[in-house]
Amino acid sequence: MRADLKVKSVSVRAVAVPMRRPLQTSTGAVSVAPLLLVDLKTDGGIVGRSYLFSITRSALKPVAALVEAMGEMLQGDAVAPFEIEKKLRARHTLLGVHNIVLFAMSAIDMCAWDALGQALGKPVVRLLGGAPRPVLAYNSNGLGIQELKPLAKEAEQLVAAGFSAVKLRLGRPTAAADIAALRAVKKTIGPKITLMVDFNQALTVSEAIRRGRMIDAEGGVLWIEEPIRADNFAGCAEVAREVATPIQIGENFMGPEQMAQAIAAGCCDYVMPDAQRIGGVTGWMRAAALAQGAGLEMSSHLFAEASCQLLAVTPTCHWLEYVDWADPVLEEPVRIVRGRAVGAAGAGLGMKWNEKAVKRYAA
Ligand code: SMN
Ligand code: MG
Repeated sequence: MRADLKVKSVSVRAVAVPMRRPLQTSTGAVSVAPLLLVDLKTDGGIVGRSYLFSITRSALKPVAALVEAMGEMLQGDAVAPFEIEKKLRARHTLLGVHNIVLFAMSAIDMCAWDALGQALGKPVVRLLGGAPRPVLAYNSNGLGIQELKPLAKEAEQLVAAGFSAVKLRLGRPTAAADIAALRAVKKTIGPKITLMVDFNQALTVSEAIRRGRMIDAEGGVLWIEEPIRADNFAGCAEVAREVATPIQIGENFMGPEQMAQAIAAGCCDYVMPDAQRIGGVTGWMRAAALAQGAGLEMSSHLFAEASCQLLAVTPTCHWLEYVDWADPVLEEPVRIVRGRAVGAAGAGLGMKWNEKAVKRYAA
C-alpha cells in the first residue's frame, strides 16, 4: 500500500442516461441525465473515479474540456487533494473559481480522494476519520410539476420504495396550483412521511413570502428549498425571517467561501451543498465545519455515492438527497436499506463504471 501516488493523466467520457422518472422543475424538464465520467490515472496503476452532472447536454463539452485541461496542468503532481486545490485555485483565480470551473475542480478532487482510498484499501469516510454508516435519505426522484393524479400516484410509489421522506417540486404558475399539489401529495403520503418542497428559484421575494406563509398555514413541510434566485442572499434572508417553515438552500453554493457569505447573511435555516459545486470532498469538509460553527443542519444535493460517505463525517448531518440518475452506469449503486443510504462496499468513493452501459449511453 502506498499513498504517494502521482497524477499520470485525466480522461473523461460523456454519457446521457435516460431518467426512470423524468422531472419537470420550475426551470424546465429534465428527462436525461448528462453525466461526465472522470478517470484520474495514477503512476501506480490505480484509477480514481468520479462523475459530474452537467445539467444540460450542451454543457458536457465545455465541462469536459475544463477537466481535461486541469488534468494536463496536474501531470506528474502528487495525488494530494489540498495541494491540487491550491494549484488549481491559483491558476483559475483570474477566470473565477466558480460554476463549471468549480465543477471540474470538484471532479478532480473526488478522483484524487478516491485514488487515495484505493491506495490505502479504505473507503474515503475512513480516511476522513469517520466510519461508514447508513445515512437517512429522502427519495428525490420524480414529483415534478405535473397533473395531480399522476403526482399522487408517483408519491405513493416513491414512498413504497422504502423511504420515509420525499421532495415535491413547486413553482407552478399560481400559488393556488402549488397548494393544490402540496395537498394532493400530503393526502397520499399521510402525516408520518416527511415532505420537503423545492421551488428551484422560481419566485420573487414578495411572492416567496406570500407562498411561504401559505405553506406555513398548511403545515407539515420540513423545508422550503430555493424559493428565490440562489445568489440573492439579502432577499433570501428576508424570506427566512418572514416565513416560519425552515428555508433550505445550498445546491448552488459556489465553494465554501460563498456558503460562508450566505450564512453570514442569515439567509437560511438549513444548508445542502452539492459535491460538484462545493469543491468535492475537500470543499465539503470545509462546508461541514461552517455548518457546524453556525449550528445549521446540513444535507446533501445529488451525488449520493460520495455524499453518503461525506454526511457520515458531517457534525450536523441531516438528510441525504437520493436520486438514481447515475445508477445505470455504476457497477454498485447506492442501496436504500430501511430508508437509509448505504454506499458501495470497498475502498475509495465506490464508483466503478458499468462499461457496457457506458458504451450504450455514450453522448
Ligand atoms: C434539482 C437539481 C438538479 C436537477 C434537477 C432538480 C433540484 C434538487 O433542485 O434539489 O433535486
Ligand atoms: Mg433543489
